[in-house]
Amino acid sequence: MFKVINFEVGTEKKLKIKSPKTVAGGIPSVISSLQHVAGEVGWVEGTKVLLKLNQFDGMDCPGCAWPDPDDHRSAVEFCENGAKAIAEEATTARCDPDFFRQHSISAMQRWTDFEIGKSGRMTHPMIVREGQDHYEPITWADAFHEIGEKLRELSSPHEAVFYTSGRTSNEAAFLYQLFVRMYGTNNLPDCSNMCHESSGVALTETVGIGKGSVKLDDFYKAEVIVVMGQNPGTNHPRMLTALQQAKKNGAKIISINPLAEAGLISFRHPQHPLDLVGKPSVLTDVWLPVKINEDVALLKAMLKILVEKERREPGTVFDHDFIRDKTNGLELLLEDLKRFDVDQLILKSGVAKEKVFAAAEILAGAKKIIVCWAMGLTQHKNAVDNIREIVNLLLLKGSIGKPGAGTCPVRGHSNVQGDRTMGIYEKPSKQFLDNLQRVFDFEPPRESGYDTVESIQAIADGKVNVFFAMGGNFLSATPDTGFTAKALQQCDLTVQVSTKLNRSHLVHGKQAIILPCLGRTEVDVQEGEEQFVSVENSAGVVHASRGSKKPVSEHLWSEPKIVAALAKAVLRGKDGVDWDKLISNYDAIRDLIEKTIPGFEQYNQRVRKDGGFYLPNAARDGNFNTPSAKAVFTINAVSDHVLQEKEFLLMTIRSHDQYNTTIYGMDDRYRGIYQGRRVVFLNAVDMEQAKLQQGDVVDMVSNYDSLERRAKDFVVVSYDIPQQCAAAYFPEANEVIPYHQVARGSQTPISKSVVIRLEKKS
Ligand SMILES: Nc1nc2c(c(=O)[nH]1)N[C@H]1C(S)=C(S)[C@@H](COP(=O)(O)OP(=O)(O)OC[C@H]3O[C@@H](n4cnc5c(=O)[nH]c(N)nc54)[C@H](O)[C@@H]3O)O[C@H]1N2
Ligand SMILES: Nc1nc2c(c(=O)[nH]1)N[C@H]1C(S)=C(S)[C@@H](COP(=O)(O)OP(=O)(O)OC[C@H]3O[C@@H](n4cnc5c(=O)[nH]c(N)nc54)[C@H](O)[C@@H]3O)O[C@H]1N2
Ligand code: SF4
Ligand SMILES: [Mo]
Repeated sequence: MFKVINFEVGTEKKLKIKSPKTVAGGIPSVISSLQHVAGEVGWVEGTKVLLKLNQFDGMDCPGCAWPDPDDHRSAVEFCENGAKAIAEEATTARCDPDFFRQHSISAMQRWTDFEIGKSGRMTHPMIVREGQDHYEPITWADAFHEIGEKLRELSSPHEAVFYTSGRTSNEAAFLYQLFVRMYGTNNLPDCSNMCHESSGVALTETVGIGKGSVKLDDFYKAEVIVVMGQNPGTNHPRMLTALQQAKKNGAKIISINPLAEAGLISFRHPQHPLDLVGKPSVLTDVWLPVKINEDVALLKAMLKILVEKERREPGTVFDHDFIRDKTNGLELLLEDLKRFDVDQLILKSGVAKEKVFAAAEILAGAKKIIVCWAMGLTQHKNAVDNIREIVNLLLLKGSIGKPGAGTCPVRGHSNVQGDRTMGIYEKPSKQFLDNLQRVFDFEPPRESGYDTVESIQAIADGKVNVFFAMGGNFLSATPDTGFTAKALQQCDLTVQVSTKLNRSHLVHGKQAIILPCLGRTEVDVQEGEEQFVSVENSAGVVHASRGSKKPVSEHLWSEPKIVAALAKAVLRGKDGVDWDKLISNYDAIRDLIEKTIPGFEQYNQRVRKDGGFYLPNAARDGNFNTPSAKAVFTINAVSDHVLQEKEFLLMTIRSHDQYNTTIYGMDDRYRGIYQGRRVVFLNAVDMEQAKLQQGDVVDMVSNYDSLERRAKDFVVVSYDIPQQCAAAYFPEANEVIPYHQVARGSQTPISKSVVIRLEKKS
């Protein structure tokens, strides 16, 4: 067995620390986009691809799931990070058979994620056989022969796990889940399990749909927009354009975040020349620097202030008609709130009292409120409580189911929401399985499969022998890197459908196969005909995505074609599906989706319309598909961390130059970090108490279930962060996150609230 991973990349030798920025976008953003595109793709090709990004006849941006305008597109409809995502995929670097001949797997294991990612695009199917240290080419036919044989040999289909990352198109995802269920298992974990699962669980329970209710247009009608646990300047940059417009229309913005993220404070639109000079737009009216994982305490404090104001001035704060007609459970919530003291809650939240009252005052006076959130709320033990508490606030204000108001869990991967709609889910509903049974005439497995954390456990326990990934980087994205690595190495076979090399290809099962696929930017031709795929964004709009670039290699297959070949190799015609016909024209796949999944009526016609179509969303229309047909107030738990002296609560976050586990560059411009990533942000007072100085090198150590986990050699950075809070970048910090510590109800790892202590290196 190979050495697991060389984690000790040494302390950061080139690291530069400057003061954080307070303005996002602007000229630095334009320069950064151009540098990445010119460096990776070249000017001419790069510009051609960029001008197709997010256009009606172009490709969906793989950068994130932020929605595009419904009825118009400007010539330049992308942001700095969209440009970086394109540069990363359309790069001229190649990870071809020569590359694999030159570099052994054990040598590449010692590379940083940045170095691994810069190897370029995969060009050929590759295999590494047991005991070998180099990948070598394999034909597509032989690859599927190996995979088919292995999957058929397993004593039960539950001994295989089929992971999905969120870039996979609707068409590929639908075929993939169909194949997996025909094979006989619901072991379909996905990146969502680590991402917005907590949102899905909380929203389904309270408002009857696990997706957000707002459209892009609602931002322009809102009176108040709350942005919680989200860093849009980096992760959803075009959201800043929407916030800027919302402000112009009179909306107030409340930011709830331990950090004063540049993009939330103020913004210059990089594509509006007039915005690049003069004063930037100030976005945030009130910033509440909440302590990590104290959002329930903060929200409860605000709820109590609202309740009190309503008591003093009846009828001015709550929407009584909405509460009476559309909700259940307010009395229980009001009763429970009595147990808490406002001052205690505010103290627990770490926010100054005046600020909490100022924010509550803004909320009290508004009738149309949108709350946006992302990973800052979904990756804690009480993450589901976080989101249900947001729903409590919106319900009190009657702010769901009308224009300018509602829930907005801002999704990450560009089609993570669509993949779920297509059935990538380890706990499919009865209705979904009944529909599959009706359309495809087979008996789908009814028992739940493994989610991401359960998959890690099952692999470690030897219950799973084949791990198959449709995209993503399972090893680096999941917590507890050392543990997960050991587990994956026990598998008989690991298979990855990928565009680029990542750590999951280098820490692999006894035998490993890489199946290289087309990316979003590339033309997909089947039987001489150009195909397009479709995706669903954060607002529930399904629309087409067409690549325009010549594929980087003639050996690449599309994801749908790979799934079809997999199904044929494993099921060998016993399933009654004509996979070849489906691949020859993706319209045939969409016809099957239409027959199986509600909301896709006339899929092929409507997806061809500019901008696509909205899926039904009852909550958006003010109807709640809960068992009682009403939205539900809930009672939610505040966090229960008891931090000892010298302990910190660590959040693992993204830098400005990364896409999840893909490291675009070594800078985090907005936070003033250059040429380094192994840093830990700490409050100056805490540093003084711990006798630490900026530049000191520490190990981060967590201790759960008497097991010590350690992430070595992080450089201390003094930062404006609440006391006893710490921040570091993922995936480097994942070694200290225990895989089995998860959110109640959603099983999402606690990537934003890990108790750690710091050990100074001498
Ligand atoms: N460029 C780029 N774009 C991306 C991605 C990327 O890696 N790079 N990833 C994509 C994906 S998959 C996702 S899911 C999204 C992620 O988008 P985000 O959720 O914005 O990503 P994170 O960096 O995890 O940021 C979490 C934010 O929450 C704050 N936070 C942390 N803990 C708490 C807390 O307890 N309470 C509150 N109120 N705030 C907290 C942090 O300070 C930070 O601002 O972005 C998507 N878009
Ligand atoms: N500590 C910590 N851990 C986290 C998080 C956190 O905030 N903190 N965030 C979590 C979240 S929100 C998410 S979504 C997960 C992300 O988990 P994943 O989705 O598994 O990880 P990514 O880094 O997005 O995957 C990148 C890889 O996808 C492949 N790829 C890119 N484009 C394509 C394509 O078009 N097709 C195919 N087949 N492959 C492609 C490339 O090979 C690339 O190396 O990580 C989670 N992990
Ligand atoms: S906001 Fe997201 S989807 Fe839109 S251009 Fe930027 S990265 Fe791409
Ligand atoms: Mo995500």
